[in-house]
Amino acid sequence: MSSALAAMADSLDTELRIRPTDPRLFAIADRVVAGERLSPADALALFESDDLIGIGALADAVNRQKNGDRVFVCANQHLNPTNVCILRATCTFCSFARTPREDGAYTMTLEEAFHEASLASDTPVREFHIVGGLHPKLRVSYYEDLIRGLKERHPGVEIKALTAVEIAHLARIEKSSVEDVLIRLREAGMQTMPGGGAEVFAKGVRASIAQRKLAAEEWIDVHRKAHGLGIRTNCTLLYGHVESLQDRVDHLGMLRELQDETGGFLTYIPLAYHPDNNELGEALGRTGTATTGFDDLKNLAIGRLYLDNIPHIKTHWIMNTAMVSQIALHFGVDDLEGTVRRERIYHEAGAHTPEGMTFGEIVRLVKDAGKRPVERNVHYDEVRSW
Ligand code: V47
Repeated sequence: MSSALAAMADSLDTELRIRPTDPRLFAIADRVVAGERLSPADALALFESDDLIGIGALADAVNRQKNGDRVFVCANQHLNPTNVCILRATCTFCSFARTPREDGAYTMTLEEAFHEASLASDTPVREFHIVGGLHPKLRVSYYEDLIRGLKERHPGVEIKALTAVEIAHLARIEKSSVEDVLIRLREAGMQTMPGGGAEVFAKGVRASIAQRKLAAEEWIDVHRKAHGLGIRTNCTLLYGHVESLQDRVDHLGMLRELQDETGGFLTYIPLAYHPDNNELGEALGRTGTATTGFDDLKNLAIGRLYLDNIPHIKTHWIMNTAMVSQIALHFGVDDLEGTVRRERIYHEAGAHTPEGMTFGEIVRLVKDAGKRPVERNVHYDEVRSW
């Protein structure tokens, strides 16, 4: 072991407050303490273990070493310009999408989108998070105008916009390349991209829950291209439905591999499947029963341990609840989704959480967990802290 590694291992060891009690995790704990990369078999053992406290303690030690007691928070607003989606019939897990003439279908005019964005002017928003359906007719120019218009109306605001799936769809509509679409959006003011649309990469699962969605390799390739253009992105896994534990490990493996290659991912967000008002939830007989807090914490902690090259791990409190998210701050998480303001995707799917939180509530949540809230910009630079 190099002396640098030995020093790191020493400091980790002294900070490992609790050791796992599950014998299958003893060797894994040693590897974590030694700063060694975990193998796919290690990740599977972690997912199979019920030693949540042991797993959480390992993730907490790694997180404290990377981020100290900082928790990144952000005053943001989600904007979903349309729910019209050409994948309406085949993404069986989604409760948000509509066909153009279906009840509840909407597509915002630019003025409507600007109006919704202006509702946040009482608490200055630093970041707009823009995602929506794959509309058959909206062109890149709509999103360029939306982003430019938001920047004009909210000087200083930063833009995280469009999943890899939306980018690839726009490239198809425009008969241009993914790079061209990314460059046009970047010139309009898009700074980073959210991590949605990854779902589960495993072929069998993807075929059953998201049959016509961008294939795994294509999702990875859009992110590779974004990273190549200097656009940092996020990544996700949609868990808690029909995927196996091995599928989760393989999915994380693909994210880790791309990150080794590009270093472009900022944060990983495990997304907890919500089963209401969608075909998959009905088929599984799961209506009204989302994932459990135990599995939510495990997914977050294992994300921290296995994705050793991704700097941040985010809890989406809208899905995991504010209470589980607060506890997650001691299970490897250093990044808390922001104020959100108006949430549609998970509320259509049965989320019982509020649609938004005030910035003050978020700061209090972090402080009460004994952590230090740090307001970030889209690049995770510190803007202010408490
Ligand atoms: O890709 C859709 C998920 C994602 C359901 O990057 C569902 O900072 C659960 O990616 N149950 C979009 N999940 C949202 C997303 C996101 C959210 C917050 C922050 C960031 C970020 C990204 O929502 C989709 C899909 O995986 N989703 N339907 C459902 N029924």
